[in-house]
Amino acid sequence: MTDKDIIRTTCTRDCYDSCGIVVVRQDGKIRKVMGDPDHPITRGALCGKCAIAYNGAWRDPAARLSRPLRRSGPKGSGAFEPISWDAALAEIAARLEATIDSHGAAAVIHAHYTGTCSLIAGSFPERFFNRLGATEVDPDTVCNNAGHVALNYVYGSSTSGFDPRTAADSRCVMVWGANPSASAPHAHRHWLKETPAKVIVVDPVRHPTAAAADLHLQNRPGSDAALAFAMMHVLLRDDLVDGDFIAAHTTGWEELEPLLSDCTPDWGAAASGVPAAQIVEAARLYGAGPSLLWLGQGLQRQPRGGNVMRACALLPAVTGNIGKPGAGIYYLNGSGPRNIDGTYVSAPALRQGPASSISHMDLADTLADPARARVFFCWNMNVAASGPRQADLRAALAREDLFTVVADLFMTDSAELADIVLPAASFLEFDDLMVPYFHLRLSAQVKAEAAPGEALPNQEIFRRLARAMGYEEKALYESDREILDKVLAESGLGITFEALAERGSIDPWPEPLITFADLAFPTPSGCIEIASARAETDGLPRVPQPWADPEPAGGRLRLLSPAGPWLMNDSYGNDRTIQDKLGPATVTLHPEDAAARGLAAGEIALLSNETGRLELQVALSDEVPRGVALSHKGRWPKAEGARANVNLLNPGVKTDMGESSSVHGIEVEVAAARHGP
Ligand SMILES: Nc1nc2c(c(=O)[nH]1)N[C@H]1C(S)=C(S)[C@@H](COP(=O)(O)OP(=O)(O)OC[C@H]3O[C@@H](n4cnc5c(=O)[nH]c(N)nc54)[C@H](O)[C@@H]3O)O[C@H]1N2
Ligand SMILES: Nc1nc2c(c(=O)[nH]1)N[C@H]1C(S)=C(S)[C@@H](COP(=O)(O)OP(=O)(O)OC[C@H]3O[C@@H](n4cnc5c(=O)[nH]c(N)nc54)[C@H](O)[C@@H]3O)O[C@H]1N2
Ligand code: SF4
Ligand SMILES: [Mo]
Repeated sequence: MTDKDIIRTTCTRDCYDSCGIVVVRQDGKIRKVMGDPDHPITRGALCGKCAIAYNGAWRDPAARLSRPLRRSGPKGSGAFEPISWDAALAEIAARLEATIDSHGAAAVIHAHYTGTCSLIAGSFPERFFNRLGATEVDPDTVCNNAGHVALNYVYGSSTSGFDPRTAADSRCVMVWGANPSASAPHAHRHWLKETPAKVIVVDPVRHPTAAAADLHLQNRPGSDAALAFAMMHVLLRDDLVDGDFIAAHTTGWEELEPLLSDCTPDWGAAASGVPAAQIVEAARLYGAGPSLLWLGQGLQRQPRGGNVMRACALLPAVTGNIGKPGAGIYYLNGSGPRNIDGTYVSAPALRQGPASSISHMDLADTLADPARARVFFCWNMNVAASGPRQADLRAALAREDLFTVVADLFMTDSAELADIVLPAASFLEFDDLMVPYFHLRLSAQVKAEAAPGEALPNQEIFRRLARAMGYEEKALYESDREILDKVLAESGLGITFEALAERGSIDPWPEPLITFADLAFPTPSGCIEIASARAETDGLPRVPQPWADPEPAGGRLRLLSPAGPWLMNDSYGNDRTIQDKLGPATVTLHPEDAAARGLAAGEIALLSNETGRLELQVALSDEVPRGVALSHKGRWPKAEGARANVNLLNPGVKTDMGESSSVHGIEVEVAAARHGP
């Protein structure tokens, strides 16, 4: 006699969809992980990659780390021996104490991001590092910080986006620099298909969402600010700006308006590569409204991505497309409407000295410097795959006198370079909360089975390490249960964890929320700041500028490495079935660009620049415009013949705002690979 039961839980990957999951168990063991048919976003189907990985590598005891490991051979050799948790924690604590004595706590560097986005596993370990006084590698600098800084100048918030449900009242939805077909598959498949609105996509690549749109503006990378200015020129010319809204709710229009006169559609076409007629059509559709504007994270991964984001963010301001049904702007949604206090979980107040932080763009140099970096912790992240300057980063991680600790589910490239590897439990193996960043549900992560071997949730790893350090602050030992009860009680949502777990997720707001309905913006002026004194103080132009990046010189191509459909950042590259789906690493070129370089489909191209050289198999498609090379992110370097991925070519140039990643601004030479006889 066997007992079958089901558990409802939530996908905690860094994905717009935050799917509801149904886990089928038998005798306490997981049999199948599937999409929740009752979850309004998921509607019964996980994305292809998670359907494979959650029934594959993520539950494969042979693939998972299950015991703490200590390096037993040269760095990076992959030779490790199992040790006990006590021995591992004692060794780490001893190294930490010695480092604090000799170099100060700031020489302990920790990098973390969104391997799991769940609340406690994602944030509680910060308590430990705050208490220690470690240097944090500012997580958002590898992803979206330019956009955060830019939108804060304009709106005073970058995390108060529209509620996607308001699209039922929209006449136009503009998706600008995001690729939902890969990065938000359910939003692509359901939300965008079901809105009555016309869909406009602005993207250099004609990805499936762009192909399905009513209008696709296929611009050159880094030309978006110019495109936004040309659209605003049309809006002004055709009397589609909302003068009353501008007068009442914005500041700085008088500084912007003179800039618009030269930004004609023809000028915009020359600057961006988008035909003038399409610029006019897009401006009229958007201006008629009500319109939604989704500014993707891909949009701001450009050297001047902050200026791009500020410029694009003016469209709602000049047309009054905000604060009413069917209108709004979205970049990311914070926990606001769910009222879950993430700061409580990370507890920055535990820090006794001044905060110390660096950008991911400076990680390779910092780790290479024995005076600045003695201990490196990498948890919830795989920097050796995701970070820029991959070769330099690997070389720095190979430093004999750098003591590196990696906590992960798998033996990643980063883990392989560690001195101590700690096995982490996955989201299927403990309870937690998930606060989705696109839709406004609140979701439970529910334990479905025991973690493999001795693996522990992130938070438990750092409770034990705090004990090994002899720390006394109670906050370092607060239990999951206490945290769940506290944040849920204080949310005012009137739900216990058990009740939430039963349902998988809830919608705290039965009706679509209208963000900024009161038209009070958390900027210094209380208005949308077209001109920003804060930006000026920070050494930036007071108003966004109509800039477009120059096209690469010398026949170079602009390399885009956005999210693809089969990998989740740097996860899943070790799953065999996913590897089959992926095939060899490719670079997609426009047929004319390929022909000009004597390259045919299936041949090997050499991509090179000052930072690195990487061979990739050529694929041809006019989905990419001339001048662009496309190669998706997230392959595991150690699973590749070259033992590198596309970040080998990434120089780590900082954006104009927020010291953030401009990974879509890389330039490369592309030529036929020549192999000696
Ligand atoms: N070329 C290029 N590079 C990029 C990007 C790009 O567009 N192009 N995008 C950038 C962006 S947007 C981001 S966000 C980063 C993401 O880069 P990463 O944060 O490095 O990638 P992830 O796959 O999200 O997570 C990394 C690791 O977390 C582990 N993990 C999962 N769950 C847990 C857990 O519960 N505990 C622990 N300890 N580990 C866990 C996974 O196994 C995985 O190895 O990459 C950046 N790198
Ligand atoms: N399947 C899958 N889903 C994911 C991820 C994943 O790796 N795989 N990663 C997750 C994470 S961490 C993040 S941050 C999000 C990112 O997801 P998105 O917000 O969609 O961002 P990207 O994938 O970086 O790029 C999106 C699009 O931006 C375009 N783009 C690049 N440069 C420019 C430009 O200058 N102008 C314009 N208009 N467009 C440009 C690219 O061509 C690409 O189609 O996705 C999340 N979801
Ligand atoms: S990665 Fe995204 S689409 Fe895939 S199951 Fe998770 S939340 Fe859903
Ligand atoms: Mo990201």
